[in-house]
Amino acid sequence: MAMLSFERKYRVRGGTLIGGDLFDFWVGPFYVGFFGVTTVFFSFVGIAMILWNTALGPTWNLWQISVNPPDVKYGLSFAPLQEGGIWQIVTICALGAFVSWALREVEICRKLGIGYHVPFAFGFAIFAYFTLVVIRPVLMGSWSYGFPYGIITHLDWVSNTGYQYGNFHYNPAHMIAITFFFTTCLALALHGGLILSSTNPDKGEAVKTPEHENTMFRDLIGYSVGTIGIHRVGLFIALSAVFFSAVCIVISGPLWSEGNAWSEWWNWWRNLPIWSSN
Ligand code: UQ2
Repeated sequence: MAMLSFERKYRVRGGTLIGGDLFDFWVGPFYVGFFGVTTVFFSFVGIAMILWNTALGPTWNLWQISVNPPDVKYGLSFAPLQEGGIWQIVTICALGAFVSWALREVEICRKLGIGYHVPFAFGFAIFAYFTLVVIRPVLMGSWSYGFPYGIITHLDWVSNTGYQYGNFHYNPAHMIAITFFFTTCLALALHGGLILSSTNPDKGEAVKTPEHENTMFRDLIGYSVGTIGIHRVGLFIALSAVFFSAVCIVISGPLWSEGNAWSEWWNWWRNLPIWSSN
């Protein structure tokens, strides 16, 4: 109920990026807005294209359904609909829906008078997808380098792409990305554990203060990053994981040529003059 009085105060017009009062209203708990309408539009068209592609065959088996990118021979041109053109339209719809969703987040932030951290973070997810289906295919000169939209087929794509470069674990950006993913898990486990340990006490016990949280880590490792600091660290390492994942795939092909093993990249180290006996 407290939420309801809060919402009565903040559910007012304004803060929109485009169209003034157009679609500036809520449906139940959901803010609509211009970008809510465009999100629904792109999602509807995109899903309709996926269903049409599936109806064309060869299977309705959920695990095997796949919308495939064009053949390499079509380069960066529009392919015939049933030869990758549908994949191209689905890609446009997906990007339209994702960007609309991000802009709807921005409008909600503006209404609330809060920072843009949430749409900024979501922007990294869009950037990761954009890297896979636009940046790398464009740098490689063909939409065929995009990944197929299917459950099993996208797994096969990841496997095949990885083995084209030997063992992907030798990709330096892959190493950095994995390190950030693991560190994000460590930080979230520490943070979740610390917050629950101090704010969810046994019955009859008092909720503890940030002093308790700080002291837990000062006693343990001589340092506390602080209550806001841990969230800055968390956002930074999570977004860094996404960023280096994008670097990892975009340098595979455009920079380190297809068919070359990533393990060979490390020869720059073995070839340093300092190791030479002459
Ligand atoms: C902390 C703090 C929190 C936390 C956590 C820490 C009171 C409630 C988890 C401890 C975190 C540190 C020391 C940094 C960890 C960094 C990495 C990269 C894992 O001090 O302040 O707030 O939740």
